Amino acid sequence: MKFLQRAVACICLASQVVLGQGYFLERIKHQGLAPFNPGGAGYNVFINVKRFGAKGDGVTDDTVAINAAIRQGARCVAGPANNGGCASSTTSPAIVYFPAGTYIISSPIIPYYMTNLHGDPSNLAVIKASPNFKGAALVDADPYDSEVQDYGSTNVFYRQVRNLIIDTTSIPANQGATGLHWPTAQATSLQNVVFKMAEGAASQHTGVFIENGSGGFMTDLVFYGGKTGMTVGSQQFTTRNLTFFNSQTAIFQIWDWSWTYMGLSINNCGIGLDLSTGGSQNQAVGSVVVIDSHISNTPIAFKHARTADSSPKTGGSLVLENVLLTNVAVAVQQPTAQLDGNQLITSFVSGHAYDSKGPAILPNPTRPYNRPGSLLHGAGNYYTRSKPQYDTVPTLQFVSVRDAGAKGDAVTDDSAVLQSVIDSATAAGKIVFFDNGMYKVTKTIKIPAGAKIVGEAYPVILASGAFFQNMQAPVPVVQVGAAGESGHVEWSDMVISSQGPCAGAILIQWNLSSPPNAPSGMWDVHTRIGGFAGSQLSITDCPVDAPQPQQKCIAAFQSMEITPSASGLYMENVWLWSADHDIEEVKNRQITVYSGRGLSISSTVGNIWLIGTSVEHHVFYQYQLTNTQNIFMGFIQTESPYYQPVSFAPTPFTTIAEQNDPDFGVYCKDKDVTCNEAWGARIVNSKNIMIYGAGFYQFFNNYRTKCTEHSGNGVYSANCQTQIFGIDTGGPTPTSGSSVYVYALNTVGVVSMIEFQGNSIAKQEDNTNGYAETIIMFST
Ligand SMILES: *[C@@H]1O[C@H](CO)[C@@H](O)[C@H](O)[C@H]1NC(C)=O
Ligand SMILES: *[C@@H]1O[C@H](CO)[C@@H](O)[C@H](O)[C@H]1NC(C)=O
Ligand SMILES: CC(=O)N[C@H]1CO[C@H](CO)[C@@H](O)[C@@H]1O
Repeated sequence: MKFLQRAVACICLASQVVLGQGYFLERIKHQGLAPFNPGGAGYNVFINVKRFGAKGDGVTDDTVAINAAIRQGARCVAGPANNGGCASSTTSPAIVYFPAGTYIISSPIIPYYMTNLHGDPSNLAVIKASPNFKGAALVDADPYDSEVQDYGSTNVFYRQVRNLIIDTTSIPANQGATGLHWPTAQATSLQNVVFKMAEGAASQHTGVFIENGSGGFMTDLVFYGGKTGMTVGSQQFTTRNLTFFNSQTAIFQIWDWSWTYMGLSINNCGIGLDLSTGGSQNQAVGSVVVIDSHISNTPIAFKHARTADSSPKTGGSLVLENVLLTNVAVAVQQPTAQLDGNQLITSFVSGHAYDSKGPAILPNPTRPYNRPGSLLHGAGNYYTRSKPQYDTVPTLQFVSVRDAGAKGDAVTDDSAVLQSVIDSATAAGKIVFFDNGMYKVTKTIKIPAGAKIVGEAYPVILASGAFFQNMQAPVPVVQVGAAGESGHVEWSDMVISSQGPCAGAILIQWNLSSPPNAPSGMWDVHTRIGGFAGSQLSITDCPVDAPQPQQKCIAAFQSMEITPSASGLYMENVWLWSADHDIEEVKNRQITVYSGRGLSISSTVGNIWLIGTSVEHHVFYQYQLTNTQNIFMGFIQTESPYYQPVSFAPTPFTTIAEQNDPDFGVYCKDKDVTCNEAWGARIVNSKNIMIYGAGFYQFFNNYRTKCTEHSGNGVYSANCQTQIFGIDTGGPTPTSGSSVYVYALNTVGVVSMIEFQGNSIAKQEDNTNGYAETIIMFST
């Protein structure tokens, strides 16, 4: 430290490069590996666009240089499949880096599959259209070929855009222009991006355009001008801290099943959020939740098409909680009613309400949920924290795992090296930098209190071997904190996986206790179980038509466990995925890989935030909360395994009482066969569980979607699964006393939407929406 300070003092006028100052991600030695890249060694994970001749001088047309940088090496190229296009792949991750500067482009930048576009957080690079720009969007993350997206939007995983300004202002205002075309699915994120568009009534510009997909997460975006800041439609999304100035319409919602907006700030716009698409007889928007937001100087805050007799009957379901309006004429404009502006909306709810007995009349006026104080900032908003980018931390403060000797080749056992570098870097107060690579481990990696760990692109920790085989005595792959340990951990941009069978592996076990006012955090850290190169759980290993269950495809005991001694954990954009298909396979064909449990939380103290999380295809449950309290969850999304119920849950696992496993044998006795399927969320003996948006889906029975076929609005009965969301139910013994508060509960393919203490209290056919079913408000 002393040396550094002296050095700064004496050569402060010399080049900063000498000191290694500036954004570490730009300066640090780049030696990330992609061991299964088809091009072999020499593949560059980190690519600085200036190395490929981009000038960033505000004059030169950099389009060709930037796209050449993205194309370097063997990438998963966008294009029609019959013309060499690639559907998806994990073998060519890339960070395409833009040093500060203004990059002029005349046609779209096309980030191929698994490309992260990054700039410097403290000095954002500008991507600016030339006046003669031609193309669908400045950044087109999923181009069309003959009206077909190059990458199927619900299978676009693992990509980010951060720290950029995307500027369409040179394109004439009356000409259509889009900043970012972003149809995506899970494990994708936008962070700290500014959109500059032509302003005024003539503007035809849009900042972000999403027409479909299964997102996703975005935060810290700022929009200036435009016809719309965002024009968006997707199955579900979680967004935070979006700020709009001077847009005709800040957000135009094309469609959704559900969308959770936290922290909107809309200023000087014409309309804040327009969710009236399709009109009141054909509403395209399923449900929307808006909380902790401020709208000012905007004539109409929310434009809504829902009425007493609109269609579909739960279409346009809406919750506003803690939304401040200043100088707004109309708060919620509806065809037959409107609510005055200039107020703090503590609670506005439109849609079907339920209580623990069944359908309920919405109280008038509605009251906001009683928020647990430990989950809030001072101001009464829910606590939030963006992914740390360490932009003010000198590069010398980072320790590379490859420099420490880890191989990251998916073959060498890196356990000892990883443990030693995590321990020594943490003891020295340094940050552990995981160069991209696949780090095989054969025993538990322990992350101590005080650790800060950040990945380059998506490095993978791969559990393997004898240590992880016993499904009666599971052990963690990554363990954060020992029992009783308290402190603080920050962890971002990483994937935890298994290689071959690991029936006894808990991929992440969280034991650390952190205070509620300084929680630990996990951002863009995911589990991925099977279905990728190096997993040995591919389409050739685990095809669906093999005799089931195949022991060699029992790939994990559990994705993630937050144990009784843990507390104070903030999780943002976390996707826990047991693979339903092989990402490397040209047609993304399905596979059968078994993972027992999704995310369990049994923290006695609680104080856990789940912002934009999803958990899919685990055998017993996706989310399970037992004996816990004070949890914020929004939006949470699940899918049940596609092979169920042909193998009844919990096949191939056994029910373990100490794990609080649900007991299908008892619960499903004398019930329909489709009872024997994973819970989307099961909550037992838990208090203050605050759910701000949920989607629990089962599209399949034994890999066929016949069970979700339905005639649309009106008569509807899709039985892929009899129940999926349970409170104080599903165990060997009855429980009671949970307190659960839910907004925007959406299900697909599920007969009973809520099971409470053993009874079904909400039926699918009473709550039909466009494709899903929706209950806007339910509390116990
Ligand atoms: C998304 O929309 C495009 C264009 O309509 C269509 O080709 C594609 O199939 C859609 N994808 C999904 C997953 O809905
Ligand atoms: C929201 O995002 C902007 C832009 O990144 C940032 O300056 C601001 O601090 C963020 N606000 C909150 C409350 O996180
Ligand atoms: C290292 C350690 O103490 N791990 C504990 C984490 O929490 C689980 C569940 O309580 C314990 O079983 C582990 O021993």
